[in-house]
Amino acid sequence: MTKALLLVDIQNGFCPGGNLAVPEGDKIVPIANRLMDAGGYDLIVASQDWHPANHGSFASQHAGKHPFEMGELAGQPQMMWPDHCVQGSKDAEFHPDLETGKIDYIQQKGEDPAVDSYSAFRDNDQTALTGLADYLKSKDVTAVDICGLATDYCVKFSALDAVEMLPGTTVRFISDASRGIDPAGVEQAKEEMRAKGIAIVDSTDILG
Ligand code: VGL
Ligand code: ZN
Repeated sequence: MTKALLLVDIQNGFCPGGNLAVPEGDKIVPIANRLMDAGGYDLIVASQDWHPANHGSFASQHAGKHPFEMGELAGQPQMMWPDHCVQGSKDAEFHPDLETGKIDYIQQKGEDPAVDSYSAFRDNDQTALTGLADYLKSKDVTAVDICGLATDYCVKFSALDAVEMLPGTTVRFISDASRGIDPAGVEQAKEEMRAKGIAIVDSTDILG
């Protein structure tokens, strides 16, 4: 019976001032800290978007492409992103106020330039696994609460993969400890998560 908290991509790059800033991304940091302190978790895991400078999701790698338009990566439709979370850069660091000393395990992702990896569990083509599912299984995790940035991309895909790759595990999404890129995308993400049995909760439901 291990209860885990998964903090998705709470990095400078997804906070105001970052290269792929999510509106109010920084507002979740104090909530994430309270959840780590008082959420009653046995295990705290954080994912970190960790791209090489030539990552194929970057518009800069595709002639004539601009950020936030669709392009192609390895023959699949791919959103073209601004360069973000490049390995070793300040953009890729966790938000400076995040209490990283409480994190038991960090799962980096998005290192293969030829495929994007929204999910903390596997690449978007679902071929290469990151190892996070095996780690959580090795810790006998029975419940995972997920929050972070961005709701409509990495949080959603991580939550859906948690359901699929950790059978029997209770998965919840913590709404107020998450922010998204596109409001319509956030609503759709919540629908998709709900449809897979993921409860949508607020930090106050957990912290009391
Ligand atoms: C993310 C777009 C590109 C995320 C990462 O963390 O949601 N979104 N890379
Ligand atoms: Zn990325």
